[in-house]
Amino acid sequence: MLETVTQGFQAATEKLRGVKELREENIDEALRDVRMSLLEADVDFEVVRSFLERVKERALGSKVETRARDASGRRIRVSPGQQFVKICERELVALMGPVDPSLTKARGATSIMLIGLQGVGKTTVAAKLARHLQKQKIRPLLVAADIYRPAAVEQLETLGASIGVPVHRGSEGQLPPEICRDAAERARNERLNGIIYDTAGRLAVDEALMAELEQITAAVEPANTLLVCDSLMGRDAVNVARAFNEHIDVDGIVMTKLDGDARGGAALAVKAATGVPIKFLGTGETVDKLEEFRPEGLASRILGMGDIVGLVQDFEEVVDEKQAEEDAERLLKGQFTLEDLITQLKTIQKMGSLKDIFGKLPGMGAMAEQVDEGEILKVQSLIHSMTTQERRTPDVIDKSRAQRIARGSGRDPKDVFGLVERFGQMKMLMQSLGGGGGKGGLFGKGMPQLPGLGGGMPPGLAGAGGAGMDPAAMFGGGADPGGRAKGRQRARNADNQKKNKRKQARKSRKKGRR
Ligand SMILES: Nc1nc2c(ncn2[C@@H]2O[C@H](COP(=O)(O)OP(=O)(O)OP(=O)(O)O)[C@@H](O)[C@H]2O)c(=O)[nH]1
Ligand SMILES: [Mg+2]
Repeated sequence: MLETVTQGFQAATEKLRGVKELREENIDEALRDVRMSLLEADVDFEVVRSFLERVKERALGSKVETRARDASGRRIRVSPGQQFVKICERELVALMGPVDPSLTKARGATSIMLIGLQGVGKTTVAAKLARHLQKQKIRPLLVAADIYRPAAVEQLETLGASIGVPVHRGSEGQLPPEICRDAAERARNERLNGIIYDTAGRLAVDEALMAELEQITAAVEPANTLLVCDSLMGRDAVNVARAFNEHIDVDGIVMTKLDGDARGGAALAVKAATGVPIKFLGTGETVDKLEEFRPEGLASRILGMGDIVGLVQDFEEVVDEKQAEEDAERLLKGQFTLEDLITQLKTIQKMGSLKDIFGKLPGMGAMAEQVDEGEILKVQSLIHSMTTQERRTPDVIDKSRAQRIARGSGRDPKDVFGLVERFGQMKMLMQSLGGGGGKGGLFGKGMPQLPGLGGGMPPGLAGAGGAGMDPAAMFGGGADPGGRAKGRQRARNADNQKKNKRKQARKSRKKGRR
């Protein structure tokens, strides 16, 4: 949904990476991408203009505090790029909100009239809303008030039957206002406390349609009048919403078919352009594909940064930035030890499970699936059983030491060797990345998919994601340990050749067994 807009924001954030300060020049440059993508998504031109203006104003006006100390004197750092993401998010939310997606009751019943042009999804939404009411323990009646389109009544009856909701149809010759009045009475008699009127659509906003809708409104006084708009209508949705709203008091909009097209910019613009908020989103053809509209949710989906801001905040709370920088530097110089790894793991645990953390990072959802939390515990227990010397220079671990460590942690000696081997590979990989970059190089080069994250990722974590290394290599059970790293390691380490031979032999034995 709205992929082009997401790409626009990502390109913009990318441009701000490494920028020291948000200035007019770099903001303009970044916003160019955003503008293009919004227009491409068919967001109303005027809405785009004023949105960009506000983002710029805030970005310039915020005189971005990038470093601060929190209440307990800890340092907090936010990069200008991250600040930009936050500003955009706030402005997107303001653009689309505020929204109260709850439905109003009148005289003890939740009544809803659905209106809109032909084929936008009114009948589908009627069934979806009936399902939505059912979930709130409301018993709805569906009303087939479209007597013009052939098979319209049958369509609603089929949908109603599929969710166990009764459907009211008029008798021969009855007109929609009368059908609706009868239905309201039937609902009262049958103690149904929800009623949804599915009205007819027309190809364009015309007098006859408006007159009929006004008559229905007068007859049954629906507590909620929802205009159904198709996101494929592009910026026409804005004009249509305006036209309907001139005749009938529209309480909210249901924006449908957001699953289909990369455009859908109407979802962003319609509130700003007409004052009518979106209340629901339709994201598929089936009755369960209805979402209450939450501007925050759509904004963060559009930004495509996962929960990057939240993640950075979580992280900053638990880790001292300077420490992280030192760790990173040592990691790059190949001085990172198992001792450091365990500190990192503890830090990560304070942040929540590694699965959650990967899950929050865009593009890493798949990785989250692979992370084996049990494997992390195993790694920890192994390191715990090591002496300081072994943690710092794992090369000293021979067979008898491995046996001792294994006993102490209730594991197998081959787990010990496995860990040492994988750690060696990770270190090697980090060193190769660190080569030219120096401070910050790891994050700059290593994490292209995380535009917002300037610094402060725990090196272990950054390594796992950034270098394109499978997290499974370190923490994911049975996967091939560090596939790609293997080749580089061999090329790099002439002096480690003997050890490597031993490792390779072990590996091929393992492979042979598979
Ligand atoms: N992909 C997708 N298709 C949808 C969605 N909502 C409705 N549709 C499809 O759009 C088409 C029209 O839907 P209807 O519910 O019949 O639209 P309508 O507004 O009642 O149409 P008329 O009664 O003819 O005015 C159908 O094929 C639906 O399956 C949605 O959210 N996503
Ligand atoms: Mg219909």
